[in-house]
Amino acid sequence: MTDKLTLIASKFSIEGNIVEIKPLGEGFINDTYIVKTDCESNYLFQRKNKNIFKDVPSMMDNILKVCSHIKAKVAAAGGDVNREAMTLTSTKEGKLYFKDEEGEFWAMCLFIKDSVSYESADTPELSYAGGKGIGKFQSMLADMTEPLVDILPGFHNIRFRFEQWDEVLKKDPVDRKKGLSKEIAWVEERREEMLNFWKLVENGIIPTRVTHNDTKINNILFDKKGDVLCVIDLDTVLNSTVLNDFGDAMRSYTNTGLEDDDNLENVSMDFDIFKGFTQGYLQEATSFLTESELEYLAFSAKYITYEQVLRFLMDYIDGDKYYKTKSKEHNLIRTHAQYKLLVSMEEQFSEMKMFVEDCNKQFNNI
Ligand code: GN1
Ligand code: MG
Repeated sequence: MTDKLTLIASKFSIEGNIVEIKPLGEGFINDTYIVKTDCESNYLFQRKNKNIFKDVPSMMDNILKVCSHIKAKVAAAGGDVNREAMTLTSTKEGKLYFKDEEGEFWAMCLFIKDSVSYESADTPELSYAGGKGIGKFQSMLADMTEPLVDILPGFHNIRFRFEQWDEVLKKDPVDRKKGLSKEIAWVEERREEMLNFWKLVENGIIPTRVTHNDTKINNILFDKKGDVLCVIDLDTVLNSTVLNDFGDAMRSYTNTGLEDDDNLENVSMDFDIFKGFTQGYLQEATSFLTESELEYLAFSAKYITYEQVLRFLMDYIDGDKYYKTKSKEHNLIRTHAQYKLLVSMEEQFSEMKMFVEDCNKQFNNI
């Protein structure tokens, strides 16, 4: 494999000679490696999951558009364009991806030196920094008018998820539905509430903007002082509601346990982490958020967590086709842990909503 990896990596315009290629992180979707060279620059190298991303060339075009827009903003502010934005590395033929003999797609970008990433937001300060990072990312893109290709149609669209859900439940391909009536009821009981929210996006009351759509904390790079450098993993950038980004961040940051914790006692929503992120986020985002977006900000945490319950459970019923799993029950364990988090958010919802309102007033001196 290493020989094959080296061969593919050398199709890209990298500086120097490849010294080592090592796996990096534990993404559920793509395979990620670091390419070390004998020069200053190292590279992040990925095999994109073609079962999920059906149009990698368009995905790479989206990423380039977003990176270029951000780089222009960073440059105008006198920042470092190679550290405060992702830099794509093209192939020697000038393409943003390489397609190998097996039809697999590969892409590369510069590895940002001396950057730090975190698997969890352990302090309100770190959460605040992450909130600023996502708020700044969105505000830099708020004036981007060039449309992006809808790379994952229906990604955070609950109406689309229900269509998939209904179909999977009808098929029940691996006979797992029996014995899941409690879990299925968790999803069904909230169907109406979630669809009512999504209608606001469909009828334009909640606007559509450039969004990241996968704002887990490990998708932000920090410098060694703890300040945000840039937002990474741009595979899912598309036009949707910014509430998805706030909601997904809250789903991942505020969890006192793991996304797949098998001890549910560990799982709950940490309100201080919610507060930290909200403060950082609103500091950057009040400048462009509309009233309807602000009104549903706290709700978005429940929405995305709910969606994740549905997606994990749906994949379990479907026979684990989408997410990489480590055991037969992994997707079910994930479902239970995410549901516990959702319930914890529901219990704290009025405080969350109130905090968003107060915080927004504070930034607007109302
Ligand atoms: C996937 O790529 P990764 O592992 O950061 C998924 C997200 C889920 C997440 C759950 C394209 O993200 O939507 O929220 O797993 N990405 C895609 O941890 O489906
Ligand atoms: Mg990721």
